[in-house]
Amino acid sequence: LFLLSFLTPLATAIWPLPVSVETGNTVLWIAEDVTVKWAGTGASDVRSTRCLSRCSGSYLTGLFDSVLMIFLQPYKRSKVRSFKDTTPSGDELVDHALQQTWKTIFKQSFVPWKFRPKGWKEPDSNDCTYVAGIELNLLKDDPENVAKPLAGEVDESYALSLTEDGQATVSANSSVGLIRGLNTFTQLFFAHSQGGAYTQLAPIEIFDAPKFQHRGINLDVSRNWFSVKDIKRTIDAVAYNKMNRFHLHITDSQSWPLEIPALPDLAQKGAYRPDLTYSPTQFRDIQYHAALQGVELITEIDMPGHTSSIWYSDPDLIAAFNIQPDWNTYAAEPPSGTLKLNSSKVADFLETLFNDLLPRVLPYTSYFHTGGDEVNKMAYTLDDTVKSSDPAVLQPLMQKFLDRNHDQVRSLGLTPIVWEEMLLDWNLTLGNDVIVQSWQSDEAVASIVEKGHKALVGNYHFWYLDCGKGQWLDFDPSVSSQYYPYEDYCAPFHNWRLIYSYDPLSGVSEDKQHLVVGGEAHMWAEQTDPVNLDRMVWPRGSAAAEVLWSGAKDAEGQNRSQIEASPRLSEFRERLVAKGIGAEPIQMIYCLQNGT
Ligand code: CP6
Repeated sequence: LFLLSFLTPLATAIWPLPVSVETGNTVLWIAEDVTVKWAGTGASDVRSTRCLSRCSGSYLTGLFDSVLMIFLQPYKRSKVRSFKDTTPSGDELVDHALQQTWKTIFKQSFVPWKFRPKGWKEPDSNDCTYVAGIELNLLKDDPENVAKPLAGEVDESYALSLTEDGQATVSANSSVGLIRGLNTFTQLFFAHSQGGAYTQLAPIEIFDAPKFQHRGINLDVSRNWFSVKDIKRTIDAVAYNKMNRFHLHITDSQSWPLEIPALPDLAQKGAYRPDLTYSPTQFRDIQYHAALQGVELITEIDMPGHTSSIWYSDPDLIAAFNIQPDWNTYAAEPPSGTLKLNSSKVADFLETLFNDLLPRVLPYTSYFHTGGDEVNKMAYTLDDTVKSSDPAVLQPLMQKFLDRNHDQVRSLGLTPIVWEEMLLDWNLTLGNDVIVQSWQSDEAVASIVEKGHKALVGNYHFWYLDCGKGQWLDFDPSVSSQYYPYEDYCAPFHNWRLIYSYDPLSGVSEDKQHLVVGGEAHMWAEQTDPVNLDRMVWPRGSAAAEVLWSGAKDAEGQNRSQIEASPRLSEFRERLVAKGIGAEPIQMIYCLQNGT
């Protein structure tokens, strides 16, 4: 929309970096009672106004009351919704985003911003031109978007302008695009030391669109248990980073916290404690919370490896359970244990599991992750239904196992996602629809797309967040039950610069780059619990978020400058902190005020 791409230093305060920004340096203040014009998706020719700070029914007249009432009713958490009608509409998404916008600008700007862009002078508080009004335009009146705002490949682009005399406009082709635009809008404003919120970036015009379609964080909630509150807070941060996927690695060998009503013993016996679980209501609450912010929650049931927690309820289904001390022969990480590969009991179990779970994810997502990482062939020598580690024996059984799972996933219209090993190590035939998630190397990404599959990236040397300061390095290799065999994995640890330096497209030939649909930064939780969760994920996850939104390369084809990113990330990190997210500092104030 705006062909000019004129970046001034002040404009680069926005994270992730917009495609193009034109900005001036007029001071504009914003008041809570600014008028918002937003007609809703059903009636693009009608404009209605409301006063956000003093919402009441009396502002409403005329035909569109029922549509507008949605905006005036904050989402009630206590309200029990049936599984069928839990997908939030496009209108609800925009209404929620408006509420968040106001909360962010007026209620969460309590911190004195230490990291203002260089050259920034706090304006005279008597110099008072106000933001006059905000207009939201949904450019495409697409009924699909109203009913299922997250379905398929959502157009998240937006245009944002704020004129010198204070007229703000956000335009987008989808409700989610409006959310992303309002997100950027909040980042224009700073808290003044004398009170109030202002911007010095007006007049400003921004055109913005994501480079990658799939931009996410993967959180492992099996190795440690996280409360619904912790998970929701992480989703809030995901959304504020303009990421649109939240991958929940919800089961693994260490614990099975997901309650499956059709298989009550699974979580009852497989969780760390019978109360450290996610009930169907809590799980729905989490998914709804994500959907409302334009974030698609993708559930992973990892299998056939990483499943020994099933043994506690169903010992018959698991082979090579908890072999000690040489677990290393049978698994990548203790405790060993894998679903049997040639068992009708396992097939029946999975059918019951999926029949229970898949309809519960369906309102919120178009994907389901069936795992498939780190399957150890030796484990099947101890599987009474197989008794072999011969790939010629195992491969057809694995194909059958995967086909059964994927057929059931597809029968509900969901798209399967698998870890790269299923394709690259096991040489399985995957449907054309299957998205393959890579974690090991550039070469792996290259072969996935070479075989014609869509790929998700997130190389473990760069985008694994479990390598925080000192983690893994303090494990004692002589204690077999603890030792994790990736000796040099965390040295040097994965700081934000390392994460920022990773290019999802490195190693992929130009004609195949369209198949790299995006990536995820991974929070494996062996050494992370609610106490250090926020500082393990943020702001390093933000570095991945910017790479995925803006691309790794700048206009000259060079990797984006870390020197330029650093003060912006410091500022953005303070905005996360103001939202209640315990993101780590990446440097001291001195470096920005006095240093270069
Ligand atoms: N858990 C699961 C893990 C890992 C993977 N899957 C992992 C592997 C290697 C490293 C870090 C984490 N802990 N289920 C790999 C996808 Cl270095």
